[in-house]
Amino acid sequence: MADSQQKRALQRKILHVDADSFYASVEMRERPELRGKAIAVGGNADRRGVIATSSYEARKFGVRSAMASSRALVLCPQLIIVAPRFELYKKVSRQFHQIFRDYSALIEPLSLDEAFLDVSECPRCCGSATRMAEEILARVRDELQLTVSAGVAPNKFLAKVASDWNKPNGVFTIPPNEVAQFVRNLPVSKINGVGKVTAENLQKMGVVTCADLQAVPLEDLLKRFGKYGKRLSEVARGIDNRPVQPSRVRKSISVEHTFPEDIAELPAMLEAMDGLVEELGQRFAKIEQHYFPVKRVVKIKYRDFTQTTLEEAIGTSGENWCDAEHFRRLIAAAWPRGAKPVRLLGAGLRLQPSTRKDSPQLPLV
Ligand code: DCP
Ligand code: MG
Repeated sequence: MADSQQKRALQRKILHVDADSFYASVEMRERPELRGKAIAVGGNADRRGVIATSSYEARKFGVRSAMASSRALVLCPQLIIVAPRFELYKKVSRQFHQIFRDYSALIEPLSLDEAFLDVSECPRCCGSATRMAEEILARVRDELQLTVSAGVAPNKFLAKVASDWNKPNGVFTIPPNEVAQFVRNLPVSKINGVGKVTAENLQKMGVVTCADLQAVPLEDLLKRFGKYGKRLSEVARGIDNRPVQPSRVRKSISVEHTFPEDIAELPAMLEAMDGLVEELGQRFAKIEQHYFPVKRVVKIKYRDFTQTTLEEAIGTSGENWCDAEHFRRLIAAAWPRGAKPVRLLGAGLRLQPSTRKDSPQLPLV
């Protein structure tokens, strides 16, 4: 009895929310003439662009993310490809989070359109996580004119699998008492991290479903997959104790600027770096106690939207990383690669978490 009570207390309620055809849906919301059509967001076919995502209408033709735009047009000749507008998607993402925050402070974003929420402590909807998910779908639809899908489960692994189950515009719940049955039938290819190669390796061992995987002794999995073998053994049983972690570790910080008019001459580009590096310095100052910069990076986007980046390691000899001179030198070295007028310049730092014992917890990003 005490045992089962304890179990219930430990039972978490995790949501995984993922927007449906995110960039494409935002574009269709903004431009009604695109609605109901086969559209994609991505790069130009004659500039060797790729598809970022496509509407569900376009998916019927086999158009997929990361596919060359030229190939997508072969599969679906009427496809309308529009250029991405990242600032707009970021704004929508912030709006998603505003809604999420009504249900939990424990939110872990995975990308602009995807997040885990730990709603275990949320009193709304009489504590029903499924009803919270349904409410989130309805609010996103009413307030933002977009659709998302949600998975509800006792852990992150299952919540993520579940959000894909009734996509688009659907909720799927795996209640605690159905976890065992659910995972038994789940193909191992649905496990996050099991790519094509691992799936093939598992299949060679006769493992197709999580039930098959449960039957493989842990020692064999450890031998074959190293540390990942332990994780495989756990998720095959529906176990995943990873907490929802709001403080994601930053890997980099950067600022960039698109100029009202293209800059044609190198000296003017070098001059423009001063402002960028100053802004970078101000932004880095806010997280300085948690991270140290390991590389500096510059980015150049030319007039024709092709882009190049160049990075260099920052020495450990106490050299002043934020001296604009270093960034100017990188720009001078990178610009001749395209030697065309530029529309955008960026400056950034690759970061590593500070390992100082006295450093406070990482901040939210
Ligand atoms: N994205 C991208 N390149 C990829 C995959 C995705 O640029 N190879 C971008 C565009 C997507 C967004 O990330 O809109 C979210 O990715 P998802 O994998 O969630 O895909 P969608 O939201 O577009 O579709 P789905 O309805 O399948 O979630
Ligand atoms: Mg999505």
